[in-house]
Amino acid sequence: MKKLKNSLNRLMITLKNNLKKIKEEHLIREYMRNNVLFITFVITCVINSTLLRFFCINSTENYLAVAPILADTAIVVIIGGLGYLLKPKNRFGYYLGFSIFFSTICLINSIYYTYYTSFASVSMLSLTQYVGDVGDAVVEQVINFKDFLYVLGPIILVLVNMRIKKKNYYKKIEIKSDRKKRTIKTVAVGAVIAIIFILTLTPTDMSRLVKQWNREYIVMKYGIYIYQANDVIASIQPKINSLFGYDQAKKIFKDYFNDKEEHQDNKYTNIFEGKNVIVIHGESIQTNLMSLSFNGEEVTPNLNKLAEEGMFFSNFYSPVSVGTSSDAELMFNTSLLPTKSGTAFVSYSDRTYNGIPKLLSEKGYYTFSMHGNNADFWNRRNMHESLGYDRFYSKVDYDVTEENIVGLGINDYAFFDQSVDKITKIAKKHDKWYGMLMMLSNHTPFSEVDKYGDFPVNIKETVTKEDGTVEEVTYPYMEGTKLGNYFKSAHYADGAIGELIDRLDEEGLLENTIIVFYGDHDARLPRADYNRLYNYDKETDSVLDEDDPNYKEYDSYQYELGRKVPLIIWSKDMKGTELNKEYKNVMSMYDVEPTIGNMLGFSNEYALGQDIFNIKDQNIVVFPNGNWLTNDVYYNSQKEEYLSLTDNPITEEEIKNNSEYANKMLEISNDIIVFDLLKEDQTDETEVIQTQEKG
Ligand code: GP9
Ligand code: MN
Repeated sequence: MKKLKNSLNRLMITLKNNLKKIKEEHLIREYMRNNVLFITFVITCVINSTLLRFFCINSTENYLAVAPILADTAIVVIIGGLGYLLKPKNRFGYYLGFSIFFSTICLINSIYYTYYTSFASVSMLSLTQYVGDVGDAVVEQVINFKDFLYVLGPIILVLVNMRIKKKNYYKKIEIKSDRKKRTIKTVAVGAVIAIIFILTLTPTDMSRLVKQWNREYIVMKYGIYIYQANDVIASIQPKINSLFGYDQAKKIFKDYFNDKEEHQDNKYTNIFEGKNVIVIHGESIQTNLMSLSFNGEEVTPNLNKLAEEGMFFSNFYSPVSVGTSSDAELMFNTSLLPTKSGTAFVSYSDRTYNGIPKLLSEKGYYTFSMHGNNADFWNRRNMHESLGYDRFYSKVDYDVTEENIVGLGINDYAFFDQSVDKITKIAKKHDKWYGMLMMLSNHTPFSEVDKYGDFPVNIKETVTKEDGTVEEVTYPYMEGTKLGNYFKSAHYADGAIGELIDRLDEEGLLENTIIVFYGDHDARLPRADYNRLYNYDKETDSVLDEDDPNYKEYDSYQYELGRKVPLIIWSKDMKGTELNKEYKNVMSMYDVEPTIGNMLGFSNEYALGQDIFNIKDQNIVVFPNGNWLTNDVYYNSQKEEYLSLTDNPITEEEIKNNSEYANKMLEISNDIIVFDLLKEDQTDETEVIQTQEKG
């Protein structure tokens, strides 16, 4: 203890002495005088970046954030420090060059943000061709006085340089300067600041930087300079991936589609031809919700009604990868699987896709998508264009108020209500239309329970006591669990679906329309909560013992299989018809395009999925990790083990063939996206036509 006290005392004395020395010898003033260009460079660059953040992101969290200032400072101190390697007379050019560069980054982002409410990306450089068309509008509405504040940085640097030049500054510091030493010291200071910054980062911060699509978040955490550097890396990576292996990929792709049987018409062919379509992307809606009730109240009464009156595909899976919602959209629209690395929406949005909207546009449909979130979430702004939507209505097109926000944005009720207004206008203008409505409220972490309304997930019982009095007893059951909160949230979202259908009907929009509902992916909930759901012992308010005869096993396989999501095709007049039933064949999200394409009268010849009504043998759901599922068996490729789902015998041969098929599907799908094979194929066809014409 005494030792520690002594050391502390000594440390304090040294600190005091050093501070005294700095004061007496005017070291700070001296440092500032000798490094005036460097200091001006650092301060102006950091102020520019900070101003940009303050102008763009209007939140207290952003105003108080220290991390981005640390990140910006680290970057400019290191770059500025390297300037000391140059002779003093050359340094001004160096600092001015970087100052102009950094100011330009801020200026471009400032203008871009006003226009798109998002930060700029080099991957969007190809879009600059459209700037010409909107040039005047940009000047009038987008360029503001504040954008020119960023130009002040380089101007201040020029003024400072003029002033110090007059004082013969360069000659004076030439004598004093030890370039190497100064560089090392300054860069070391930058590195220390960088380390302090890194220590503030959480795993979520890191993973968001890798994914790069939540741009606002990245700028708010890392500052604009790191964001932009990372954006360049993220934009180049897909190009590098597509450099090698093109010829082989193309050959495998051609062979596969040459050998593939042509689509055969069936009794569902063209049954919906010419109908309008509304697709509902049900955020985190799992099939298991549909069979659950609490105290006699169904969790999803509206979905259940649609399923009872329509075509209900009850063994349907959405094999998403890291791209979750966006992977579901990719599979649904293009009949392709998620990419091996990155996500198709973010890394490969510039590829050619045979998306449902594109194919329906070719049949004269007006196609649109609607979503209450920021348009850059999952890079939808670009990708929805690539999928072929004529128009993407995003957050900016909705009236989002403090009162109507739940979770990530506008709640599903307000979103649907405002969407119907838009659809009504669209329907007046266009004969045939296809629209996708993406829900948002039922998004993890399902924690805004007070906003979901009253839906108790407990057990209420009426007990008659010995003395004849009646008492109501409540057992907590799923209250307070994450799964319980998910039920409340899903019940809330389901209510919005009910209101949507009613409003569409009121507006006469259901007359010639089919509704396609899909759950986008599972809700990634704890397995332990499912264990409680299926094995609750109300007497002890805990989970039954594994040895209990009533105990229902919910192992990792049950959990995997329980991740299924609903697919429903419904129309007002379907109830009681031949179509109105449950379809139990195992099916994947990538089978939707061929299946509904057949019904609506279009086809994507490069679909990897199957028309579910043409399956002769067994359909296979392939998961991005190589696992696969048929009606008979679920195979885990990592553990190389399987679970039989029926009494049908499983042969080694079947496992081997299906595993090979799964790998091939993943490989070809990945190649189609990475090497842009659909685009190349179209070019080939044009080449052939041109050659024939010439000939
Ligand atoms: C965001 C929404 C959710 O706009 O689609 O995306 P997710 O987190 O489910 O991938
Ligand atoms: Mn989702």
